[in-house]
Amino acid sequence: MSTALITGITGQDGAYLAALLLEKGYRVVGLARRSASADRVSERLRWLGVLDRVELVDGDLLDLSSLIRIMNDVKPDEVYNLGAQSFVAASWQQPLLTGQATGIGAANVLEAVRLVRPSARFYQASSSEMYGLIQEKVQSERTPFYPRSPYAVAKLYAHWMTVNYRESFGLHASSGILFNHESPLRGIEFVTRKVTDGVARIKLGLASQLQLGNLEATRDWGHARDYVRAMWLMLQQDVADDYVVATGRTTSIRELCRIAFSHAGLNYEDHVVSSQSLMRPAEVDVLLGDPGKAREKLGWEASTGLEDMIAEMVEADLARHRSRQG
Ligand code: NDP
Ligand code: GDR
Repeated sequence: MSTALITGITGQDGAYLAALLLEKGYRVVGLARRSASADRVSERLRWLGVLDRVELVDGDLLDLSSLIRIMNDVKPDEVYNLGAQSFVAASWQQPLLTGQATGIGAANVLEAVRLVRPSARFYQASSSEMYGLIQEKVQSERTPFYPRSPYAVAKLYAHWMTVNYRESFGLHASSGILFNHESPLRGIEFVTRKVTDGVARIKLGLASQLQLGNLEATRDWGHARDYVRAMWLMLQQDVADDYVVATGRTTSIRELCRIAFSHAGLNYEDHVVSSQSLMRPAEVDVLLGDPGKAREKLGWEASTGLEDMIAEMVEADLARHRSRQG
């Protein structure tokens, strides 16, 4: 039985990846930060019905000694580094913490792997945010990076450290440059979930308005369930490499609103307000990924379209609010 260690197991991707690896017969160990609220830690894993099948170990990406202890105890065959301060907007408020968790955190995990478990295969959760100010209309593994937020700068450091540890020490270290991916388990602060939650509240009479920021930016949105499959596939290759994971379709926030509101029989124009206070200091205007390499080398393809995913998210948020209403 192979053992996988997942940092960020309490997040959206961590939960879906844990479910996938359990289905494949792995022993799954997740690094989780101590929290005053145990419910918060286990919420997503419980939602997917896998909480009692994963082992959670205490640790923190900022604490190298905890990572070394965990590598020694767990002896993982595969390490997925998904932990990060992942909310772009918050990275301007907490640039140094973001640098620590999102950048140095990855370097800490790489060091722990190098020192204790160099045979383990390593996955780094890189991001399309690294492209930032777009240099090419469609972004591939060869497109130059131009990060536009403290988050993206930190991710770029982690990305190049992954490449560097592969080249310097021969680690089997791969970096997945994943474009936005969503699900009913997406954090409520991200725009897709904020919109689907807003639609549910408005539909149920709990709110009448939804305040958003920039409606004109576009994103290449896929489903998290599909994207964690790409992570796993990367670590099954003989040779480690970097891959773009995307759908190849880009959609504006405005169009996302239209799709989500119309799923509930509502017109977004009656409810959505664009507020200056939610605009970012620097914006990534357009993201559109070319998943060609992942398709050819990994045999990976996105299987859930945007409309179906948004419908699933709206339905899940309606169910959540209905159950709270009793
Ligand atoms: P989430 O924000 O849902 O999850 C982030 C996870 O990181 C949480 O489990 C969080 O733990 C953990 N974490 C944060 N700081 C620390 C720390 N100091 N020590 C240990 N754990 C920590 O992110 P997603 O699941 O959406 O994304 C997973 C990864 O993929 C992230 O690195 C993200 O930046 C990256 N990514 C995501 C994309 C997306 O569209 N979702 C696209 C491209 C990259 P806690 O619960 O304690 O807060
Ligand atoms: P992003 O996701 O920054 O792309 O990072 P987010 O959903 O936060 O923003 C997407 C776009 O929507 C615009 N927007 C708003 N965003 C939020 N959160 N809230 C709003 O009210 C709002 N109104 C408009 C934003 O300006 C932006 O253009 C996500 C994260 O998961 C990262 O960790 C990951 O690396 C990237 O995706 C790929």
